[in-house]
Amino acid sequence: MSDAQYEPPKVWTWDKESGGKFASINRPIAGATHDKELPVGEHPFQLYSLATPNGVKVTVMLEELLHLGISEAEYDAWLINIQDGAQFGSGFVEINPNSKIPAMVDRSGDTPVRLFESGAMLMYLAEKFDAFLPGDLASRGECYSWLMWQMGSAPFLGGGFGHFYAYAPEKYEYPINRYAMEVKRQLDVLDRNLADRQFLCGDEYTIADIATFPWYGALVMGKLYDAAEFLDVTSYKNVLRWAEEIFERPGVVRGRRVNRAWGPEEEQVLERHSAADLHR
Ligand SMILES: N[C@@H](CCC(=O)N[C@@H](CS)C(=O)NCC(=O)O)C(=O)O
Repeated sequence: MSDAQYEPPKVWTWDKESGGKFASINRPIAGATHDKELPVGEHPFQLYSLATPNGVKVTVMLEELLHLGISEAEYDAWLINIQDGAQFGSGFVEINPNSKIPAMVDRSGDTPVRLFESGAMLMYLAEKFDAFLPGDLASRGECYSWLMWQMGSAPFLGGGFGHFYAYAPEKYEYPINRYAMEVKRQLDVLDRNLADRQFLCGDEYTIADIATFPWYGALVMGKLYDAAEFLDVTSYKNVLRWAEEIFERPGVVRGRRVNRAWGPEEEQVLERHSAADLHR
């Protein structure tokens, strides 16, 4: 451990950029930076998002619902480019005071319902359409436990490991060690759980799987942070088996493409306003 020492001042002040991939959008205050109304399409659900792991949870859920034939789950997906600071527009902040994608409005009733936090959106949609959620309370409790496990764990993977391993302006041993250790522990938690279960909560594919696969599933399949070898992900055999099965689902294949603004052009569907947008 030979990282340079840093003596914190008595009071932290924002006097310089922190550097790294997200330096231009990082700031220590909340609220809007500019006026910008959000567009509204014709469908019951209006989603404002980007195909990051948190964004993909919701587009996959909506595509899975549509795949079941639930046409009330039709949605317009608008692109919020977080690199350009679109999450700080006034319209977006009105529906998510936390300025993070995804955010969504259910306009199917008399009064629009705003939703932020991907886990909340999954629970809301699952309850509204009675899908991807176990029927009995005990199994539902197990499902909520894994869903909340994911919501609590992902910041260690993304904000911790991913940030210091992939995005920080320089590589520091201490944070990379700390977060690699924690992420490997989390992968082991998942691997042990999936040793005798097909899905996170048992035999049924639920919102807990939908929340977890874009993070840990993508990680073990080498799609996140270019860290497959570093974390020796193939040793988590049960997680890999689970991820491979989920990545093949039609709703997952479709949902992963919505609001995607990078990668091969034929995979990108910047905005989605009808199923036809995914068939181009
Ligand atoms: N806990 C939130 C996290 C959302 C989140 O961190 N979104 C990121 C992209 S994955 C974001 O919008 N970042 C923009 C920013 O930090 O300004 C959720 O699950 O919805």
